[in-house]
Amino acid sequence: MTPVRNEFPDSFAWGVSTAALQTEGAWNLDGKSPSVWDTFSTRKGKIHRGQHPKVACDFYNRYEDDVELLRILGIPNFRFSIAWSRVLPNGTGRINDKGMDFYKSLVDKLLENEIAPWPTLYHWDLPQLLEDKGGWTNRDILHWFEDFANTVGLSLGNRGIQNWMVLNEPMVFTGAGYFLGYHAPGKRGFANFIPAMLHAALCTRIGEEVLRSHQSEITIGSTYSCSYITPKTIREKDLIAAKRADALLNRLFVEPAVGLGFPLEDLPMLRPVEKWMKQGDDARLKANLDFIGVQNYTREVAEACWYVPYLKARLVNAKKRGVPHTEMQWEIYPEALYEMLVQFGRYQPDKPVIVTENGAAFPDVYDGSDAVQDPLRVQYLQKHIAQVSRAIKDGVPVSGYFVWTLMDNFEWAEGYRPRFGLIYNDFDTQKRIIKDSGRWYSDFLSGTDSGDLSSRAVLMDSSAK
Ligand code: IFM
Repeated sequence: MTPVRNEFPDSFAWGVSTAALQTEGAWNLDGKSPSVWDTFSTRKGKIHRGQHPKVACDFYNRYEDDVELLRILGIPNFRFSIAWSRVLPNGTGRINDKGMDFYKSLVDKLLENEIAPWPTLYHWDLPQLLEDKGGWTNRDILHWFEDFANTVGLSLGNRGIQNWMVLNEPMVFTGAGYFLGYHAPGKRGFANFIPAMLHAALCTRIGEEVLRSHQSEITIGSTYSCSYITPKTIREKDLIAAKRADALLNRLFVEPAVGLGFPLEDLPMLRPVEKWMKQGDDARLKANLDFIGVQNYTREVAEACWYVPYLKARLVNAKKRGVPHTEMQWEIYPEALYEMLVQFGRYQPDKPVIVTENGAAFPDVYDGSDAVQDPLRVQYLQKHIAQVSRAIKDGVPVSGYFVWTLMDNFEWAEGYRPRFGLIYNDFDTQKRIIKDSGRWYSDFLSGTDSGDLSSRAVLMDSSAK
């Protein structure tokens, strides 16, 4: 059934999410220094077809046009992140005023258009200079991050921002960046992962407290990647595999943040973290989050696997299971979002959860006309939003939903191939074309979802400027 907006409370926050590295480009402009992704993408074989985020969507230069697109679409909330190396080129210390001015102007422009800014402090783009000192594996990052949060809080704290997020998906940037090595900075193994995991978890509270010290009366959350995990069979060993995968992929970071500590009983291989912890860290892991950001795209099926070290479990991919999937090979399973909202909603039943990301990549085609047809994305969004409505009806305090993402952008190691946007981006010309899904979302938000996608045809050619 197609959801309708008036099933949701008026106060419900509808929006779209983006991230600095994936959209801004301008990688070395106005005093910005390289981030780990700027350097990682120069390494052979790391990014699909050797692509890089140097220009991405050129949002740094085109943000005014893109805010205009948000306005035209009637999207009332916009999530973005702050590029650390743009505002602090040395990682700490001297502020780069030009870089900070960009975020000030962006925030002002959004507010002028009655679009609420939702900044995330950190979305994976550590300054390379800090990585050279060990990055997230070095405990000094607690001070570096404090300085970053302080700088941002000082400069942006008085501009009318109501909602902040501290980290984006710590499991992904530590797991893929410091354990598996397929994301920047490309480090591997437990010796890197365990300290990175601890320090990222400790930074949640640091960011939260520092931001609050600059601005009272704001809400601060942090965001967590999660996939609904089901066992391949009901055999005991698959049930255990699913439980471990859930502890690793879903519980590892949110549980310390809400005061439960790391789920070490289910993940004994992470016990060495105790050797890295200093006195008082147990208490410092707990943050005071006003909301939990749930970022769900799919379900995973887990099975026991004796040869996977430590975890003894593996995920059976969607293709192999013969189920419908997106271009990321992620199963399309809308109930996963419901299950994750229920699971994450239990952590702080008196506080909201917000879907800070949900969306899908499909191979969209632009034929030169003023439309891009993406019926699969429209269906994906409708079905997932219906699951949000179901969760609310079942008593989960969900207070917002953000589509990933505004426009096609740099999808990390996958380069520009997966297109997640509500807006198609022609990366050669930076021409933006609103997809049918963008029009559908716009109609849905305005309460005029007539099903007639041509009724709000909008084309914005920002390359013409
Ligand atoms: O593009 C990413 C985003 O940066 C973090 N969450 C998942 C998205 C899709 O992979």
